[in-house]
Amino acid sequence: MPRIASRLLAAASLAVAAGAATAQDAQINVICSVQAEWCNMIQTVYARTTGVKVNMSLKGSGEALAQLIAERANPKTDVWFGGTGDPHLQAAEQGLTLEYKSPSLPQLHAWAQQQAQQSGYRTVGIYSGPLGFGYNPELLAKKKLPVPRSWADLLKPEYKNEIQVANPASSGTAYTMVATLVQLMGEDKAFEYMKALHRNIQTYTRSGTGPIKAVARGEASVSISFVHDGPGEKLQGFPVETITPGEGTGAEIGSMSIIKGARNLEAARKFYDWALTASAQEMGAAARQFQLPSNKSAKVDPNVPDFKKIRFINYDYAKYGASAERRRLIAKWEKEVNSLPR
Ligand code: S7P
Repeated sequence: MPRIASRLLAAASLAVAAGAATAQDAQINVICSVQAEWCNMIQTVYARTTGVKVNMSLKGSGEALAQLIAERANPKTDVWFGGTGDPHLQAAEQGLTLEYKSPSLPQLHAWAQQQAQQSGYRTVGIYSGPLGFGYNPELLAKKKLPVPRSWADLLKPEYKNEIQVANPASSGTAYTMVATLVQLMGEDKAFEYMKALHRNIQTYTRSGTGPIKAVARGEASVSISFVHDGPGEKLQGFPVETITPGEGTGAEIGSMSIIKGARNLEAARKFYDWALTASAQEMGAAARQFQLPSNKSAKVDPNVPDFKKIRFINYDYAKYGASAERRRLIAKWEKEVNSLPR
């Protein structure tokens, strides 16, 4: 508790330094695509310390993009905070987000700055996290099933009906899986793989965090998830562990964007600058969410996955964040994978 309190205090003083609210920028409309505890913490701390009311709407990455496309002619959102980077890049390409070069950019890791550069500064990386598997060790032991250690393991017949993953049409997490497999195996083999995997899938969930929560609660044995979502469940007392596949895996660059046509633009810029500071980013871990922060000075919580121990593919964020590619791969997945019987 004292550690969390001191972090929040530091974030709070930075928010105060950002300046008191004027009548024009006394509120801000944010779509928040991380989990509720982090969104709520930001909302409370930011409002208390700046006087700016944060109207927060919680949506996964895929759903957030769909909303921004739908409200293009009459945007109701100022900032989109968090969520997988591919849909942020797609939003940038479609002209839904605004160019902004925050003075805080030099404080960020190269991968976060690169996300900004390749979008024409229409988005920026705020965290990163590896894709892998969640598993329930108690359930696996009860069913006498081994821990899956590779993508290949997930195809074994003993995992039939034991695996949950989200639907890539609604989830940025699941799209990260599709793009990872295509880059790892080549497109033809990746689709053969996903067709075979389909036989073992119990449910395709709407949201990317659904599967690891189901695993933690004993509703499925294995999930394909971001591994930083495991420790938060474990800290709540649920039996869940994570692992990354031996063949290699991808990672998300969780991002943040200012929406074109934002009604509270000045407030949006101030919030954006604040969200890139080390203290603000440390709120993720305080809310028990363990992505790697993009600010180089942010403390890295011991629960954050150790990137040095993970075998990563060289994920091509520009290619797989392009609208046409994302749409094409999702449509192909719907037609060739999701339509198959299980
Ligand atoms: O906060 C956990 C997390 O896994 O959820 C974000 C994202 O909203 C997931 O969206 P989908 O439901 O569309 O998959 C991730 O960016 C983040 O790491």
